[in-house]
Amino acid sequence: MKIRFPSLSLLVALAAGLTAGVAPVLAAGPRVIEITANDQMKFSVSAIEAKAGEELKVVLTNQGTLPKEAMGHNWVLLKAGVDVAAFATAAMAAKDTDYIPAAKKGDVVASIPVLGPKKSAEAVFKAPAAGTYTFICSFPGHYMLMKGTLTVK
Ligand SMILES: [Cu+2]
Repeated sequence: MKIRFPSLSLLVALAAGLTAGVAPVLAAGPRVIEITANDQMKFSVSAIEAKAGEELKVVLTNQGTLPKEAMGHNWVLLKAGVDVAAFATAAMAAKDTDYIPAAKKGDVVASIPVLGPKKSAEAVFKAPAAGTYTFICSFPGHYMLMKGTLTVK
């Protein structure tokens, strides 16, 4: 009896420790949204919904095979009210900054750099205030086909 009690309480303590250690890991951390892009100039996701302030992790994967210079893809989430066409037009001349024009950095909520074939990268950010936000690929000529909406409630 004298030997069993300590081992039992040790087990209880161990179980409590495990629960305490694992639960926060599951509860915390951003919600992951996987988006793929391809040689047909398509995003796999065109609509995302989120709650204001929710932590999100967008993971972009370029599943294509064409070279980065010909068919690279990025992911740019624009602030509400931004003129998407004007942004995309300015972006065409911004190859050195992953097609995010320096003068329009303030238009961007979050972004993922241009990816070549079979490459993947992510952006972690908090969903902005309630509203509708457009995301695009700003690689020249892509935004008309490669765009979607983040709706924050
Ligand atoms: Cu693209």
